[in-house]
Amino acid sequence: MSTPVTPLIPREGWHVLHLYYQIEHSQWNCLTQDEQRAAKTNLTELVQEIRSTVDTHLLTFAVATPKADIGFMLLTPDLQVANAFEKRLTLSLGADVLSPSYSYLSQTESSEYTTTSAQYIEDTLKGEKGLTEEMPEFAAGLKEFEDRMAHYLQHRLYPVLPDWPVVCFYPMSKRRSGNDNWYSLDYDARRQLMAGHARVGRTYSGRILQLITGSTGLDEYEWGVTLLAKDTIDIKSIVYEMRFDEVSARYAEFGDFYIGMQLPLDELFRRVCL
Ligand code: 76R
Repeated sequence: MSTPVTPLIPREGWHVLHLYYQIEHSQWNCLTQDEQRAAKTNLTELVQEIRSTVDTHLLTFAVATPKADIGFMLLTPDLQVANAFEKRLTLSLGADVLSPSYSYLSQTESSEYTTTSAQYIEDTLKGEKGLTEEMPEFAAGLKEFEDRMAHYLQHRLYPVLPDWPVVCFYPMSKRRSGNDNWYSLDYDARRQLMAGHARVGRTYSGRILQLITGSTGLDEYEWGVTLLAKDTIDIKSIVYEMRFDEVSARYAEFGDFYIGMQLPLDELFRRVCL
């Protein structure tokens, strides 16, 4: 009997793996047709097993350029489970058929800049709207805010991603150089800058679904940015517009960009000529 492994579940949130693979067609062509069929069944069953694991989600997509052929985004609480699924995914089509070309490890997180109820009362209800505690609109406004935030926080820590076709992923960090050192700004300055960022972001509501996951100490950059969209133009335009926002213009550094298209597995197999 194997020794039980202690789970590695964060106090809050889930682990997130973005996995990108090249398909080694020369290796694939060495398999007989029966072996190829069995390999595809194996991956199909593994995907079903992952998707039926509690609190676990898996996106499967074709990658738009030869940076990779296929990609997976895996969200699951336990890093031991994530690691085990990742090894099995890599081997699922047979040895050396899927060749890892890029990967990223991060965790879902709540934001340190999320507006608190106290801030909303001061800045918006009293400040912007001129309401006082006795007014019925005050209680209604506060409740509406708290419901929205509870929903938003739940989405950031425990997201369920829609099947929108476009999946954009890139990692990013905040700059630490000379006068442009994000980490030497005080909290209020950072919060104010992030508020500007969020204002731009909210204009894309319904067109862009963003998931920011934290990776400081876990991978090369400080965050993973996953954007889902129905139209690539919304990806291009949000990233462009944000370049002018001070948070990005002055403080952002980016890694490589990957564009994928979510597809059901059978279509994905056809797409990548397996
Ligand atoms: O209060 C909140 O949590 C919501 C406000 C918010 C935060 C704190 C928010 C809103 N983001 C936050 C944090 Mn964002 N975001 C990006 C990118 O390409 C670029 O220039 C940047 C990549 C996009 C496209 C984007 C979109 N955001 C962050 C952080 C963490 C910073 C930190 O903690 O220091 C990063 C790295 C980041 C990057 N952001 C939004 C969006 C969108 C679309 C929104 C609006 C979400 C909504 O209200 O539905």
